[in-house]
Parts: sequence; structure tokens; C-alpha cells
Amino acid sequence: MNRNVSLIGAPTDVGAGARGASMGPEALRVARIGPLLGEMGLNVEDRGNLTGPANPWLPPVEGYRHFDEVLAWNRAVHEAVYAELQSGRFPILLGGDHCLGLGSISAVARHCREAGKKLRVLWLDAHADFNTDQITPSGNIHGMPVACLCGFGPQPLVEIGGHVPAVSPKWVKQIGIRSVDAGEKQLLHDAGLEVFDMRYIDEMGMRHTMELALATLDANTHLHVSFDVDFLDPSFAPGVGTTVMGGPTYREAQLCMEMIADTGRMASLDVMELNPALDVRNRTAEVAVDMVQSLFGKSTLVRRAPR
Ligand SMILES: [Mn+2]
Repeated sequence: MNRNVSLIGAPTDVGAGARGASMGPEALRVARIGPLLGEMGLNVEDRGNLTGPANPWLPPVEGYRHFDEVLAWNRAVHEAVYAELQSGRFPILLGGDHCLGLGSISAVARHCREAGKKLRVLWLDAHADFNTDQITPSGNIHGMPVACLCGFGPQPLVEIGGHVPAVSPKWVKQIGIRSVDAGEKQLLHDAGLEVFDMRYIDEMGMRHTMELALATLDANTHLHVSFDVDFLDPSFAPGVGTTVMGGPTYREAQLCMEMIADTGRMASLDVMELNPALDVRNRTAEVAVDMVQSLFGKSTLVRRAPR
């Protein structure tokens, strides 16, 4: 795994239905994301925060809230993530709401196209984020990034990475899903995304789920992880805008992260939707950082290195 890591803060909640995810990057820094990764032997550079328009907090216009602001933030994220990948570094996007997954993953896809790499995206989330302006109940664009990446959405958003669609639905595996809107469900099925929802994880277990989700990786694969903190069960990670009960337990989530680390293929990461305004003494930020450490190979039990 690339151990030269760049932290990129994207302090905005323009795509969300609650204010507060704009404070996520700083809460992750307060929880010592940089120093703790540094202690694991990673070379960490904190690039500070991107800038963009303020959140005007307006109702939807033609199906979207804050379209222009979302576009501006995603363009900034796209350029920042792309620049880190081009200089051979591992970008970690500190969100910010999940609409920015569009800017981040479109940059990763562009990099992979140019470098001849195969792309796989693991979308860890309580929600499928596969809405469009036609079916969205709220107009909040943080419910739409996966659809936009797959080419379903407004032209300026879907073509951010210069190639439409930015990713094939076949490259995306969703894990932990437990809240999907009715129209979204149909569109997900039609597009052919592989979704490992909570029912699947309940029945088959996290280990089997991750074995399948990671089965097609090879030496030429760039694995991107888009970690929405609401993936975690809110009993131990309450600091998000859209909590949904019945998520992975702490141990299940750790296993998920450790199995990703074991592949050695993760090459970029988003940590999204942390909302300090809804958190309790920064506990969710600390849990999120704990999970990120596991993604980089920190295991709970001390294990001997394989011979
Ligand atoms: Mn999400």
C-alpha cells in the first residue's frame, strides 16, 4: 500500500439535509487522525482545507438543493484529489457531506483511466446515495453521488471527471445499506450495482460479505473506499446527520476495515458525513479515526506478520 498520505479537508455541508458536516474535517483532526496515522509509520501531509461557497440553506430548485454550490465544491475536490494521485500520493478526503464523493471518485476514475488501472469502489454507507432529481424526496445532493458517478444526473455533475459515466456500476460494491427510497431501489436494480445490504450481512456474516466484495481485486486494481460514517451503527457512532438503526456493530465494522487492509489494494479514501454538531464529546470522530487506522492495517489483536 502507498504509505504517503495526504489529508484534504472539505468543510462543507451544501449537499446535506442537516447543518454540521462542515465541521467534520476539524473534528477528525482534533481526534488526531494525522498523528495517529503517522505513529503507524505513514508519511502524512495535511494539505489543510479547500475553500468554496457558503451554505445558503435554501429549498430545492428543479429537484436540487444548492446545485451551484455543490458543483463548485465538487470541482475543488476533484482537482485536489487528482493532484495528489498524480504526484503519487494516497489522498484521504475529510468530509464534508457525501455529495463530495462525486468529486473524489471522478478524480480517482480519471487517474485510473490515464494510468491503465482497474478501479473498484467500496461504498460503505447506510444509504445507497443513488437518487436523481426525478425521484429524490428531499433534493439533497448527498443522496445522489453514486447515481451521478454512474451517469444518472445533471450534465455538469456527471461530466466533472471528463468521462461519462465516470464509473461503471459494475465497479461499485455497496456495503451496510439499510435505507433506500422506493424510486431509488428500482434505479439501483436497473443499473445493476452489487449491494450487500444489512439483511445480507445478517444472514451471511461480515466475513463472507467482504470476501465477495473484495473477490475481483488483482495486482493492477486501485481500490477506493468511500466511508460514510453513518455506515456504523448509531449506538456507537451517533454523530451523523442521517442515523439509521441496525448498522454493523463495532466488531463487524472493524472486521470490514481489516479485511480491506489485508488486500493491500486501497489507494484512496473518503471519510464523510461526520457531524460534530450532533456528536457527543467527539466520540464519533474518534471511532471514525479508529476505523481509518484499521483500514491502514492496525489490527485489534497483535498478530505476527505472515512469514
Ligand atoms: Mn452517504
